[in-house]
Amino acid sequence: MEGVTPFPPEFAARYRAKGYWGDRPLGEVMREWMRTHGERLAICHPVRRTYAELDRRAERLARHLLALGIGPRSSVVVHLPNVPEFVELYLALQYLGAIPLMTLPAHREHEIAHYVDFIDADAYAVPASFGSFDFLAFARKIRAGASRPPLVLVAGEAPGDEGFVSLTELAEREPDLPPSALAGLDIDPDDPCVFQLSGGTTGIPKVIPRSHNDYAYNSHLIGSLNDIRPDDVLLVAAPIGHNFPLASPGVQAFFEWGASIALVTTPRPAEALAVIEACRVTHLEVVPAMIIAWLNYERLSDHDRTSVRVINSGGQKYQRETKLQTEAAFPNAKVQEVFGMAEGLLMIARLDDPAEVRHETAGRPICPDDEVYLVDELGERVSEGEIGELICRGPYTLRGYFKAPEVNARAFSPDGFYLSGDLLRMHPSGNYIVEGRKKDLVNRGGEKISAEEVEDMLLAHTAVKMVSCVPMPDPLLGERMCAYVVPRGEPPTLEQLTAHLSSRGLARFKHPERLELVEEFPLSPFGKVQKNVLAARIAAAVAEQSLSRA
Ligand code: OOB
Repeated sequence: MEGVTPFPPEFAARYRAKGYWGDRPLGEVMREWMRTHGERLAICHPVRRTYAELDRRAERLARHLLALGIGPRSSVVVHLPNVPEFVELYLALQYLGAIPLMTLPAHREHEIAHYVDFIDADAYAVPASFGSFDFLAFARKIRAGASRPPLVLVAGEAPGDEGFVSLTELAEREPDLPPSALAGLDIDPDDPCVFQLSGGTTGIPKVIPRSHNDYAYNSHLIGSLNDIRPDDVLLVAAPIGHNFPLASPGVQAFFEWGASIALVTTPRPAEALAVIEACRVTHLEVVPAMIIAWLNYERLSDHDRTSVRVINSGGQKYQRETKLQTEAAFPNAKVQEVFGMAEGLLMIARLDDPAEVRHETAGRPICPDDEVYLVDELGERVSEGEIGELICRGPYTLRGYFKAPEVNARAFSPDGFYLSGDLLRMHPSGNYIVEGRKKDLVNRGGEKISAEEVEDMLLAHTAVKMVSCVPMPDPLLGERMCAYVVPRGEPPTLEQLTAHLSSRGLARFKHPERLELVEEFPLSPFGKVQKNVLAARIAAAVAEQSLSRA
């Protein structure tokens, strides 16, 4: 497919020969799970649906969508929260060989309008209502501004506008097209089955094409290390389109094993803990920021937490101390850290690793053909135990971002290794420890924010002469963004800058939360802004302020 970098034939042949790639469309694989687990419960919250019911609804939806022109290689920007319609739509799109692009409910015009045009979306999915944001009015605006207006798929009731249809209603109504219409679709298992977004560093996050072959394999393999049993229940509390809750192991693995998922639209402690208790949740997939909020919740002890057996945490650094507190709060659970990326590579601590190893490390790769090296500035491998940049290649790691040749030239080595920008060290056990990163982003509670994306927008403000956005430590979220600004004329306030970013449609979570005004930036001998110096400065200031408050 145009814009997708294929795996070189010798690698593809190896991954097939070893049985990693099944050469079947993900939809066909998932349909088989639906049939195998028929009367078992697939979704247990907020609605109850058996696999057979879920399949029936998704299949009807797929036939309606096909009649509306959505089929193999069609693309759909998905802007839905954790609702059952997300799951039905995901399945339906897989049955069709159409490609969902996963955005976050918090994304706004800057992001959504870009992706709709960038992938030339055939459809755009939104909730009829969710929180205080008017998604339907927003969808009208997106449609009006798009080069080719997408069909709007509404979870819930659709308004009467032309070009809007209700996903919920389509899943319930018998379509005109017969079931056989889905049988003859030409779906290439090497095509993308999903577009994920990178936690990227260059401008707006890049689009990651994940193939049917690699995506089915990835959730299968990590699922096999996650002690999933048919009666288990996964709590989906992070945004469901993220690679982690969707497929690492996520919804896909729980469906493969015939277990259930419980969906919550917010990870807030009161809601999440109530569902953990009511649904006897066994598995959690969280970012540390969520767990920290739950551990700090004053009514934690009101909720029964004994059903939880496995706690997967990923997306940001999970301190050993927090892991110990987590296991104390969930007395029957083992913490199993995941180090993953939407680009592919997954590491996971094994449940039978010694407790110290589980507590100290972020795991090790899941596949014997994951080629993982730690390298220095010159690209040479560091000695064992030294810190180096993680570079990787393997059967489920991308070979290039979608339609991004310039970025690809920098993000991949000539022999196809993805240069992650993460700094890791090998632990004597063979697992890895995450030591930091060299990429220019802020990791806010697991959500990655490209500094460049925000800086570019701030530079357009008349009172900003120069800007440099850096991470600032935060006890709850891990990091927040601090903007260092050299003003032009009257210095701006943080409120003015965030109003400026809002007016340009930048998602709220990407806004800097602290402003530092300076006369100049520290520069390297080559004249580059020394962001590490700025980051150290704000870290020291934050530490001093929290000391003086204590
Ligand atoms: C997951 O995916 P992304 O694409 O949002 O972010 C990937 C980046 C990594 O490159 C690394 O910088 C950071 O997130 N990261 C971690 C981590 N896991 C991811 N940093 C420290 N410790 C960890 N355990 O975040 C993601 C995708 C699949 C599974 C889990 C997480």
